[in-house]
Amino acid sequence: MAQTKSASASGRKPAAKSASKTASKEFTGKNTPEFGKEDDLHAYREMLLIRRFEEKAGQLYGMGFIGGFCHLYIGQEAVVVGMQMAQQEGDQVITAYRDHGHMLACGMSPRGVMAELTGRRGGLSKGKGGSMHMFSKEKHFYGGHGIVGAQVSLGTGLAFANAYRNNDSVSVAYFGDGAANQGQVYESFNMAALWKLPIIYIVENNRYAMGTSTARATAQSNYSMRGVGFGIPGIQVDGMDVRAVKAAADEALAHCRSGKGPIILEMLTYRYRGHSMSDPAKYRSKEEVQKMRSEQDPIEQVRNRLLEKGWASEDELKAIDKDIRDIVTDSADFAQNDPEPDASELYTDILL
Ligand SMILES: Cc1ncc(C[n+]2csc(CCOP(=O)(O)OP(=O)(O)O)c2C)c(N)n1
Ligand SMILES: [Mg+2]
Repeated sequence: MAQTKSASASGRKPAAKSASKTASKEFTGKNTPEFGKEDDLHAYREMLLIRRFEEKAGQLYGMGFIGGFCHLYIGQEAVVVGMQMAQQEGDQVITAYRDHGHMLACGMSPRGVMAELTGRRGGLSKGKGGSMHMFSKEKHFYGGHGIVGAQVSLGTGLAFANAYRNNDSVSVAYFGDGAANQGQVYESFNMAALWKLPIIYIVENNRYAMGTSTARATAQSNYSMRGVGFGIPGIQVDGMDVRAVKAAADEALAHCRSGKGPIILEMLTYRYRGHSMSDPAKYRSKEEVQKMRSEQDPIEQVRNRLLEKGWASEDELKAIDKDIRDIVTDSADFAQNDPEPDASELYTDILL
């Protein structure tokens, strides 16, 4: 990699002066743009696919079909779906271990993801990677990373590659509130701001890092301000409202594509399930979870809008539900019946 070739020298438009100001913008309810019927229906389908897929993965885990770690994304669906609705072909996605939703939103096959969870041949990593290690060059999905914060540096590398190649793509790097306290995140921020790299840093603030709440672990809990020292603007977003996510994504992507460098989106979200399948979740009350579910559920919000606006009837929504359940059932059947990898696969795909 030619380290002297900076992004701003690569032909992208020079950064506007105002880009170094840290924005105090937010999309948290007061200024949420409306969706049209097609967008609401699309968001409903996409989020429901993730929800039902994850519920099924949880069941298969309970039945012993999935070994090792398994981190479910239930509750956070609006984040990845809203982002994906705004992205264009070629934009790269990279995330941590809570990654099944990201893969489905990127268009990776439910069969391939589920069969990877059960360690079968037809899995996206031939059954050798499992829940946290799946990739798709075709869908521009770069993993699936178990080391907390690692994907932030790798995502910054993807953004560097975009700038170096002078293409129009943006790297979208997701990480958690816990990961946001990692040192490498700030080394990445520094480089990305210095070289005006096209990257959106998405903090999925679901309020907990394993069993530790943000209140106990973090000095600056407004994660959208974490780039202040580097002149990286940030926007705080209602991550339970897919419309707010999409609006913030539109703005952030335009910012990156116009050569202004990185931007941070803090998604205020919530995970309903434990950190992983082995988490008894003693660090929060059942009432807290129930309150989020009943008042802010991302899928219910869209469902209610569709019904209220007359954009879909109960029967039409039931038909969508059935469609999604069929896709998920098919992926689970495949994942249980596909053979395990041959023993000879132990010696392939190994980097020495
Ligand atoms: C470098 C490193 N340190 C610690 C861990 C153990 N660990 C796994 S997940 C996690 C919490 C991360 O929380 P957050 O970034 O908020 O993401 P979330 O699980 O909430 O999506 C920790 C500490 C790890 N995998 N890697
Ligand atoms: Mg978290």
